[in-house]
Amino acid sequence: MNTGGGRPGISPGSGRGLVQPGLNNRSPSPDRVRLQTATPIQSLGDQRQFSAVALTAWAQESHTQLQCVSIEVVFQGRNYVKTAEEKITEALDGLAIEIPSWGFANTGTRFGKYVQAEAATSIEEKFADAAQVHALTGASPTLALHVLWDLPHGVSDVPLIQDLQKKYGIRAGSINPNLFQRQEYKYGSICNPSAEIRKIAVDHLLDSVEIARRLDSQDVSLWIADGSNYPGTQNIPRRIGYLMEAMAATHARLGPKQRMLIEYKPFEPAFYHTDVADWGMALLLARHAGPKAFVLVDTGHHYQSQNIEQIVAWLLRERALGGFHFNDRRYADDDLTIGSIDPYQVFRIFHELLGDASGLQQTAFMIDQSHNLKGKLEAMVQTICNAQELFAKAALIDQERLAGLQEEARLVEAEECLRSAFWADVRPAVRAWRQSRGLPEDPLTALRTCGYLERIRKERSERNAVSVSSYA
Ligand code: PSV
Ligand code: MN
Repeated sequence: MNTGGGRPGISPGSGRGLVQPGLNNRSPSPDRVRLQTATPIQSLGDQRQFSAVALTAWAQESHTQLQCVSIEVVFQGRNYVKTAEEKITEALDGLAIEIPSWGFANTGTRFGKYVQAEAATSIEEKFADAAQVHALTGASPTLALHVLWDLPHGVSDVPLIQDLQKKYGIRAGSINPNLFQRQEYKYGSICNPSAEIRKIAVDHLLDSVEIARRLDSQDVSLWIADGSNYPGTQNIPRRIGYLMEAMAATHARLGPKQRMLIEYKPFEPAFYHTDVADWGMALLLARHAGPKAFVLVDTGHHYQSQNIEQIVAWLLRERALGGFHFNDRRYADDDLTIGSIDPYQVFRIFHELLGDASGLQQTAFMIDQSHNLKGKLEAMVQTICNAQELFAKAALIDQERLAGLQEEARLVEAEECLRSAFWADVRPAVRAWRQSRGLPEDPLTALRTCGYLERIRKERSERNAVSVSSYA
């Protein structure tokens, strides 16, 4: 959802939203197109007289970023039914996935790091790697930045990022303040009992808003690591008050196009209580902060077997969902590749999103993964391909038919309607989409054969060899 783009036919505002009726020049000319948009269209006149092809051409020529809620195409008196390929094309054209800068750097577990020769050792190398991933997948025009790691000098690093954006054709995505690494934050950052330390943390949040504003980046993405390890050691209600103060101060600083996303996580680093532990707390905080505050769902931040799509449905309904950090997990916050453990879970989340066009429109798709065993770029390309396939599958769900079956409580048919889309082999259509967009049909093979990995391994191996591999 952050500014980006660069692909023809994609709205630079969001990666979703440009009028794309999913019809191409080979499609029969429809009788009428009924278009429901989030914003009124004056210049279109009587919208219903426009054919889908004319409508697409008009939107592209006028660079209109219509927020399209739904399109109904009527052909020979009957609703036009899009083919599977058309549905997939439409879905993939609108899918932009933000990748994290920290996904290219050497990272590890609390037990140590396995250093990779190809890992990025500077912010420039992170941008270069992100550009390579985008060139292969066509779906990752923005790079999430973590302030302390990528802009260690704060606002004064903005010109460097602006240069890198230009040089690599990748835009800065969400701006992630760091509220967990300073020594002062041992007993909390914005919830610390010390007013002095709380001020350091709030000032960092305000700097992050300023960084985002200067980079024209829509989202400041907040993860609050605060909490405690033992009962009785912290005053929970008092800390709720501190949280609310900090969120209100951050919200007050947001510009008209900016948003703040509040991420929750039940445990880690704190093991007894976490100040923003679940979506209810995040939602309440967002509500208290103001209308530009939304909830961010990190799929790895849930208890075992929690029904994440139900949380998504609630947040969508409340217009409170701002974005995702996608990753998969088996035990806790494992940061595994999206869909590697439970692809059906991701599909079910996409299903909820695709059932709510304007909710989808305001939801940023971001990846929060950092691999220490898989190759950095390989893992990132694989991640995007997995997300595209699962999104394409979800786009095949016959939402209308499903709604009818649900109404009539035809349980098995409803379940099969959902499942049949999940089991559809979308890979040929995804490959065809890539070809039609001038992208390599198989991005992973293209990565392995394009020479980029060999080059960066050679260039970076010495620098990576001196990187610490132990926390001792
Ligand atoms: C914390 O586990 C988290 O999910 C937050 O989003 C952080 O910003 C990110 O991981 C990177 O550490
Ligand atoms: Mn996260």
